[in-house]
Amino acid sequence: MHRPAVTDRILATPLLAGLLVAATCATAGLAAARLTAGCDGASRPDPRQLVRVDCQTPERCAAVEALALDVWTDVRAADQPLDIVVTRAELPALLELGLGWETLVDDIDADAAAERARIRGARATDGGDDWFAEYRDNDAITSHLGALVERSPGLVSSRLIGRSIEGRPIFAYRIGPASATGKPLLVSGTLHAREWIAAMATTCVADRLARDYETSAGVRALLDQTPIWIAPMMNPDGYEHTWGANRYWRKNRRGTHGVDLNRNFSIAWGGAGSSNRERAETYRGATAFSEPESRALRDLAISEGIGAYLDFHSYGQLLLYPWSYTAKPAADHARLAAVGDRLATALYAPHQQRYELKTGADLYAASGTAFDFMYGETGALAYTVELRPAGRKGLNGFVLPPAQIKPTCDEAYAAVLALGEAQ
Ligand code: 0X9
Ligand code: ZN
Repeated sequence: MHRPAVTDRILATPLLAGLLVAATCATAGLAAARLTAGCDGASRPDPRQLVRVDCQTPERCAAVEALALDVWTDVRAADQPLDIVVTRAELPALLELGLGWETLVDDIDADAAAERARIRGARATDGGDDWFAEYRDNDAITSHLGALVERSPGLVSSRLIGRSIEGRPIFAYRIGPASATGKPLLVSGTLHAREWIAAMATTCVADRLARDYETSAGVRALLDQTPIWIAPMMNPDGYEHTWGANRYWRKNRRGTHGVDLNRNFSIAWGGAGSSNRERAETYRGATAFSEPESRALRDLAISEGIGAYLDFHSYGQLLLYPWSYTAKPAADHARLAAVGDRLATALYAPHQQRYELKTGADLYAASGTAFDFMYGETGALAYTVELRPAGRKGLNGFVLPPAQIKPTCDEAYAAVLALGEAQ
């Protein structure tokens, strides 16, 4: 734990200036390079670091969150520390609150730069035969799934469900024969741009379902009954941005600051755990469904009459069920918890990784989420999975080694099959 010395106060630039610089960096990516010498991993005088703050009381934790810094921790409770992104210029804000910190990652943009260099190197050396051995960009994901449709035309079809703010197509893929008329299971991924493992795992689940239909009696029996819709890339603009300007971008690309798509749905829109400040990472947008990306997911769920929903995020190894916006138990709490138990068992089976089961609100309040909407408006059994890694290890959890893609996919796939069977 770094206990700041008095000299830190003297060295520090004014808090407001520091916050402005960081916010500009977080939102404008490379454009901010002049100010901080780079959000892109280039050397800079004041790198973005990940620090752990033991805020101790609910009031102090709330005060830290009110600074509108980027909080990466999934567990929010007074007895649990917060992992937040700060520049050196922002540290005085913590000092003002009388808080110390422990540095977990010195320079998160250096991690991103190393990742980028590795991906470039892999492109140069391999022919891409092992597709899930590395992270892929939006175009590669779209072509991979397009090839899957071509390979299994009677089983897999694609639908353009909408277009992003910047006009990119958003696709969903239906897996199952036309004769499957049960209530569909809907799977979504990458509402949050920087959670790359969600894009890879949902693409991989589509891939496996299509291939295993031919070889596994269990998968065939499931899909003959229950079609599975997969929308792996719900935030293509944000994702594209993470491949270029800013690896840690979370929101969509509305205006300068973007909207948190997982706060833009209509159940309890505007409530606790969402922000009306555009710069905040949990900015909910001007109105519920102000964003084309969230509308696309809503319309698909409603037009298909889904019976179950699974939304993939990262990270923390958690399995969450409604409600997210309130601690009040859902009317179907017992059933959601019982099915959740089966999903947690399925997630554990492939590699003995624990995924902790709890309600969203038990973790922290979040209003306007996709899975609260799917449960509240369509009656679907709805869950959010926070994929690997587990939290609290002092890692930069968004930059997950590519060797973890396949084992994480094993877990995601097991959860999808278990939910399909439970429905
Ligand atoms: O905050 C979110 O949108 C989700 N976590 S993430 O780190 N992927 O951004 C979790 C939403 C689940 N609901 C609650 N925690 N209440
Ligand atoms: Zn997320």
